[in-house]
Amino acid sequence: RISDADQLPRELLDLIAEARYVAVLSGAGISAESGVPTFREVQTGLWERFSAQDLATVEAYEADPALVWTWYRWRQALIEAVEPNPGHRALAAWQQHLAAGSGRLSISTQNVDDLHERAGSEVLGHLHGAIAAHRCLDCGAEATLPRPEYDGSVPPQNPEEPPTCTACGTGRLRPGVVWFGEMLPMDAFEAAAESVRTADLVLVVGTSGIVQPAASLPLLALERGTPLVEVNPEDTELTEYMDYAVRGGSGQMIPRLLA
Ligand code: BJW
Ligand code: ZN
Repeated sequence: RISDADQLPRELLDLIAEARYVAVLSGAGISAESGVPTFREVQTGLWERFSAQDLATVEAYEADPALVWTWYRWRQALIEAVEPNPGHRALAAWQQHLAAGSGRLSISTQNVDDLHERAGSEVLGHLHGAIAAHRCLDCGAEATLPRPEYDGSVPPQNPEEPPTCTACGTGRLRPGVVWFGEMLPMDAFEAAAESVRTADLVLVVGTSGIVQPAASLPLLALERGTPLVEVNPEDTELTEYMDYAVRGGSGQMIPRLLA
């Protein structure tokens, strides 16, 4: 366990400096310092009354479409109102640096936000979808919606009904995210698995490691003995498998690891 940013071990800094094929697996924590709330920590506003786990299912949506829809539109507005943080930016710079030297850094994220992209990274895959994408619950047709009108600073007071699909005329729109009980996009999952299998360093950032099957991806590194590094202020379900666990926020720690 390493918790002192000023005392990062030389072997870890060397490992990072020498890595050419890096697989990054990110979760909600990388966007925490941008102001996006994580899932399993003390919640505010709407999150105080409803747990993410109770809203992120198709059953929740069908039971109360307006509540779930409004909750997602609020979160989408919040994400659009914030900016990438130094953790996202440092990964983007590292990706450019490795690509220039004919290496590669791949980012597979569980996040439904686009903060990696807005920091300048190319993202290999969004394992749990994208909050700004929408499709019909019935016919699956994709829909483009205007940005939410509110700025995301406070939860909306009045739930609004989800729009009706213009393709089939009857279905309701849903956010393009992966809810509990749903399959992950196979291409994103397979690409993430391959990036871990072919990496010479795997960096796990800002995920509690609770939600499967994403949480099993870092373990593929164990097959080849690839070094695993975690950046997280807390211990996680994955910490015991790590070669290095850097304790701290990603916005502070990732730039230090690359300095
Ligand atoms: C910082 C920080 C800073 C803070 N810097 N870090 C039992 C065993 C195994 C599996 C299951 C099981 N029972 C049920 C399942 C399956 C289920 C599952 O895993 N459930 C678990 C809860 C047990 N999984 C599924 O259902 C998945 N699908 C599936 O399995 O399909 C197969 C199948 C289908 C049908 C039938 C049968 C099988 C789908 C999972 C989809 C998850 N979706 C969500 C919601 C997305 C939409 C939305 O945004 O609302 O994805 S849930 C939520 O959790 C979201 C996240 O991507 C995901 C992971 O969360 P994450 O990123 O780890 O965040 P947190 O909040 O948990 O942690 C934040 C971390 O950041 C913490 O560690 C902090 O310390 C840290 N941190 N500040 C760095 N500054
Ligand atoms: Zn439809």
